[in-house]
Amino acid sequence: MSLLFEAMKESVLLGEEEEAKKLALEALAEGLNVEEVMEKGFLKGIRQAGDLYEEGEYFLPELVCSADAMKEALAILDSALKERKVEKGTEKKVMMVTVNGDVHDIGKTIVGAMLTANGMNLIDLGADIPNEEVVEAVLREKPDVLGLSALLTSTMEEQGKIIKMLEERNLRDKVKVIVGGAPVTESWAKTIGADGYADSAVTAVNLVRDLFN
Ligand code: B1M
Repeated sequence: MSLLFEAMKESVLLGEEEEAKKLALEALAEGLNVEEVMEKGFLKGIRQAGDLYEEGEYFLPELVCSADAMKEALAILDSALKERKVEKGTEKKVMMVTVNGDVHDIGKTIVGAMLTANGMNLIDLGADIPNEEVVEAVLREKPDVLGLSALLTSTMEEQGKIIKMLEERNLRDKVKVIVGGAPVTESWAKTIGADGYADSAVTAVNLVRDLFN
């Protein structure tokens, strides 16, 4: 098993899209646990690619290739998770978005897939979405929860800006706002007045449940 996880990690690290896709399909065919496949396999590859980028051993083209391979695997695993949707969930409507100026959508997509798998109704707005569009979508769709993902220290600010905009439009008490993403912390969430913070897809599911219990 560990060899298969290692191959998954390598496929992402080396940016081998076809191999990543093949391994994801193989994992599903073998009935492996999807969360385990992500955590022990593919995600290790994308995290290591990030470390190599930080150390100056990888450059942007390599990072892009790794991200593309990760997304190939994620697309397959994401639909498997969604198909597994628990019918007796909270049935809360959750809107997920990666904030303005930030294209990192892998974590947001994983969180969305886990929420769906746990019975919530997901609206995925996408990534790098202008704040005004997010607020308009909240007005239009009336989600119970708005999830704001940010992966750059420079885009975390947008989470706070969106919360302020919701206050200005008298929408703040109509939607719970949760925040996450690698640089985001519990204390940042408190500073900007978010209702909650989660550091992983699993804690995000628990957080949403807790907000309504
Ligand atoms: Co970029 N990038 N990147 N990148 N990238 C990081 C974030 C970075 C840490 C890399 C590094 O230097 N080590 C660094 C940020 C530094 C900083 O701000 N402090 C960085 C940089 C600098 C950049 C660019 C500026 C590079 C450049 O152009 N010079 C550029 C920015 C583009 C932009 O957004 N405007 C850039 C571009 C890219 C790619 C396009 C190549 C690609 C993104 C592809 C894509 O997503 N479509 C990419 C990638 C892949 C990464 C790393 C390697 C991996 C991110 C990822 O997908 N992780 C990343 C390094 C790293 O994180 N170690 C890096 C896996 C994912 C599952 O984890 O997103 O943390 P994560 O999500 C987790 C949790 O955080 C949580 O649950 C998820 C599942 O466990 N979570 C939530 C996430 N959102 C949540 C929301 C919630 C709750 C939980 O509630 C709402």
